[in-house]
Amino acid sequence: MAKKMHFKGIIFDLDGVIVSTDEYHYQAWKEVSDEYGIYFDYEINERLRGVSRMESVDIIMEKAERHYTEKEKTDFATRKNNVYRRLLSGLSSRDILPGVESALDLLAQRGVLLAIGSSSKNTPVILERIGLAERFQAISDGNHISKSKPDPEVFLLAANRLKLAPEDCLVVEDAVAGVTAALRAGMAVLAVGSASQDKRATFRALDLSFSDLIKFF
Ligand code: B16
Ligand code: MG
Repeated sequence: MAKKMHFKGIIFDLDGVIVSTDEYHYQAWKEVSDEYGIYFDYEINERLRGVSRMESVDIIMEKAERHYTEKEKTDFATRKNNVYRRLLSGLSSRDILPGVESALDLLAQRGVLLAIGSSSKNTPVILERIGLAERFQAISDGNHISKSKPDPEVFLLAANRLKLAPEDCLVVEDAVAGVTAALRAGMAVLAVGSASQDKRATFRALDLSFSDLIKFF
């Protein structure tokens, strides 16, 4: 069957698609893991893309030398988030990934509905800091959902808030967990960056040239 090529709305993942926060996540997890004496590196950080904060703790603790209670895990996550929030205070429009702003302009001119579908509970502060908070008609993020990617909830909520059917939405994702979530939501997905080798994705691009997005609308 031919791939559907025209959509009414686009749901962007945030971290890794709109803005580069990867290094901040890495630094914050690394600082706290070092304090606890738990091994952490960039390869483990890569596995945390699109994954919720508490699920990230479980992945990091695979390297722990003892069992941690739920309370200890929550404390670990809170400490990481405090470091991460401190680092986010240095975030600005300079951290918006190349081509994003011009793509948002072009898509808006064409009347395409724009949404964010992110696992991050820090979505509001990130959008505010990079100055893009007003550009999206709908936000669906870690504060609004009970199950994070690869569950489809975050994208289904975004489509619902745009008042669009899932098949009328294209998701842009950089995480394998996010590609799974989009497909489970019944949406087409353009996989970029780290997810660009994911053969399940409807469309793939190594480096997203955002002007290419226009061909889908
Ligand atoms: P927070 P996305 C995800 O955002 C990040 O990729 C992932 O690394 C992070 O653990 C998750 O948000 C939760 O973030 O701790 O800020 O709630 O890629 O879905 O936009
Ligand atoms: Mg992401």
